[in-house]
Amino acid sequence: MKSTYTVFFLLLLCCLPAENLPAQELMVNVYGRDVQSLNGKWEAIVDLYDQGRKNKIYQNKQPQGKTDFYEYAFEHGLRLNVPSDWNSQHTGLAYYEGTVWYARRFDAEKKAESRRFLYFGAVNYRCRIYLNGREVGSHEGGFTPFQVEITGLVKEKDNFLAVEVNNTRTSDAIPAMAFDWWNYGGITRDVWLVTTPRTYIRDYFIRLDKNRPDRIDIRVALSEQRAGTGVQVEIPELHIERNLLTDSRGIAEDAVGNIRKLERWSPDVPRLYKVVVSTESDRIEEEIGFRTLAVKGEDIYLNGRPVFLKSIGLHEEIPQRKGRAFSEADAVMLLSEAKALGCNMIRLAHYPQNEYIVRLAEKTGFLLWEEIPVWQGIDFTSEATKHKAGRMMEEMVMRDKNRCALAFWGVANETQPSGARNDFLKYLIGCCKSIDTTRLITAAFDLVRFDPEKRMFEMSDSFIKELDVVAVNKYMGWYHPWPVTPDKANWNVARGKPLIVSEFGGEALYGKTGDADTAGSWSEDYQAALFRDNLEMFRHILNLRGTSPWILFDFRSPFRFHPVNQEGWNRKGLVSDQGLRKKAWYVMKEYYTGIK
Ligand code: GCB
Repeated sequence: MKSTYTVFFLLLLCCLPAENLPAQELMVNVYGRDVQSLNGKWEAIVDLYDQGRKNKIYQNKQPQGKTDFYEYAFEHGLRLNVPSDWNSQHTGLAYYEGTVWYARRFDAEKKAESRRFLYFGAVNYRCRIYLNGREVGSHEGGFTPFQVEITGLVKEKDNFLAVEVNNTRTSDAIPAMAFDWWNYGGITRDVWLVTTPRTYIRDYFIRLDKNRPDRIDIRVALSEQRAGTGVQVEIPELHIERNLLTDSRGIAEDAVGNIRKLERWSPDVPRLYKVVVSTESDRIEEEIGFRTLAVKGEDIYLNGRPVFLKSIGLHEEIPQRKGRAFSEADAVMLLSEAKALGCNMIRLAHYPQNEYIVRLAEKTGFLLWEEIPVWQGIDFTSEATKHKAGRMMEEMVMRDKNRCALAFWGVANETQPSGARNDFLKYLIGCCKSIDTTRLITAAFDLVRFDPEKRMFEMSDSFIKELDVVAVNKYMGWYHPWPVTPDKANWNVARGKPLIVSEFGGEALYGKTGDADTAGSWSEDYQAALFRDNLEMFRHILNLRGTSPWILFDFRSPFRFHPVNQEGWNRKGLVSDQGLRKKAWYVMKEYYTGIK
């Protein structure tokens, strides 16, 4: 007999329009839950003219009578790995932008008194999810997770799951029509079948109080708005064990003061503590670190001490595979190179990257800057686009707010001042702060100009008053010739606030030697000299509190046409597409080693 809960859920589903069912509110820490992996080989159909939905191919019908036939079949056709992008799996799909249908069958072990969810780490860019022939959810945004409840719809045997994925660029999307990275399509991150109890721990936020570093603030939210449910929070190594009760919103809050002997997390000592959150029916566990982060005047303080951010930009891409990074092994590859460079921070450019990277970065000692792909060319006048961006922001903050490595939420990269832009970005800051007020808010600008009369680099954008830390991308020696020698390059940018040079660099083809004073030599020698010049200039930026060269690895980009030196790659990497270090890597390494 079906439980009342299941009947209610099915009724609800029937009442919703079949078109465009949205994804549901996210649960935190999916990696700490009862999950069954749905990764692996999936069947696929390339649907260039978008005929599949009209023909209901997600029902995967098989001919019954003698006159029956269907002009599709998922079986015995194209097969694609999940997670992964489709571009790197078939040469014919390298440049493909359009719809691909993914499908697989699975059995789901019966679990009494439980709820079931499909959880997608990311699908680029928009998708609709169909289970056993009916649409159960949809999502837009290529770099954030979403979940769809399938309680009551999932069977014990032979479920048919289909996902319609489309990565067509559109002007109302985020990012929009053109961006300097590959538009990898597909189910690019893990897919899980998650099982939870009826009422489960949907969310928690456990962190050091930003104003009182001897206090841990706790907030736990259940899936149901139910008062009087007991919630227990334990941090055994700190001898913390709190028994709380939910209020009518299903939320339990607490603050534990006088914490002694807390070893704070830092890039040098990335100390994490086991934390257990439980109710009578649910239990979830993970490792959480504690630290403080603040801005005073022009300084950034980590655990009460001024810190210089030795950062590096990183795309979520494995250059040797020419594809998206999606596993822990991939994260190890990317982060070990950043570690060797001497970094204490990573700018996850230009979109939220997978949780393997985020979690490993925290474990191995990197602060993180995470941002949504509000990257040039966004339509700031569109309300729909604004709300989309807001949702992405919330999904990112929701997923990673318990990661103490997270230092910055980035709201935009290289935007031009306008009233509409300001409203849009303020809205994003609001979305972010509705969940988390403990991180520093930043954005990267490309508006620094040299004033020949004052002989000074300056920037004018009133929006910087909304930010805790100002970041600028400035390509001296590459996109901008030097107006003065680097030792005379004085800056007056965002004084009174900390400033990060969030991008600088130039291109070099690995192995190429050439004139160190000629950009068009595309040589490692030019790139290394450019780095030396920029490092010299940095000595004249009095409020400089961090640098983040662009970029760790060469990366694939449709912007880069040079047939010999680029071949579709942005060659600003300190490390080549083959994983080999260029001369500039050593220049940067020496600079970072010298900063204590
Ligand atoms: C930038 C962008 C970055 C590009 C880089 C470049 O300013 O923020 O996404 O890849 O320049 O190489 O031109």
